[in-house]
Amino acid sequence: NMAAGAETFSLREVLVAFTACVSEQREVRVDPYLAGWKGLVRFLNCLGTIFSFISKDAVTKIEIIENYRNSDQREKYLTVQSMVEYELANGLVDLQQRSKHPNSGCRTFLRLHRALHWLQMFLEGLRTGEDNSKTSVICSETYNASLANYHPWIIRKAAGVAFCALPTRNTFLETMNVGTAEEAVAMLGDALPYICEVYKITEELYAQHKLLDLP
Ligand code: 1Q0
Repeated sequence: NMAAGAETFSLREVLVAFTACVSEQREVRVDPYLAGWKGLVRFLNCLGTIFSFISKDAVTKIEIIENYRNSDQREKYLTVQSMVEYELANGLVDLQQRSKHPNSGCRTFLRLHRALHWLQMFLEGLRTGEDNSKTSVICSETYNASLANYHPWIIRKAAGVAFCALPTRNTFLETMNVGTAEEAVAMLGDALPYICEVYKITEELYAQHKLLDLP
């Protein structure tokens, strides 16, 4: 039973976090962004250990950025905009190959950003899917159309195997702990525009600084 996981998950919590990401100056705040991902990781952990290799990588990346937020340079990492500006101005980003700065905030955040694109498509697929549609199909189709392009064969293969363990759409929606499947769908509809906005602002920022291919 998925819902029997030690930690409970609420979709609402995740959505509130992403709703709080965009500041009045249209900057993306790092703390709520990470809080949103932490909520998603909790959800993923409820789905079973077959997803551990995915949640571990997400946690590693969240922690890398959290460490910057806990360092002496913490204010530089308040928003994605200030992070990009600070790291570029100080030569802290490996632009050609991973060498001197293998865990820059910019390259680490980019991995989460790409995953957010998948999330956006996956949630839209869930929201608009038929009652009895397979979550695994929605998941693999959206993964193949997005994140898979950045992953080597072995990861794509492992992801494909894990996706088969996903429950049906309605069970999946009920695991979100916001009431019935219909209520979860309504909440996804409310939340998606915020997630899309966060994605769009980050994408534009990275494109503008030519950071979309960071190694
Ligand atoms: C519900 C099923 C979840 C399926 C997640 C799909 C994503 C598959 C990603 C596979 C990643 C494999 C691990 C390692 C990858 C890294 O090589 C890669 C690149 O990093 P690097 O350092 O090697 O250059 N890392 C990534 O691409 C980051 C991947 C982060 C994925 C985080 C996924 C978190 C998932 C959350 C569950 C979503 C549930 C949605 C429903 C909740 C409702 C709001």
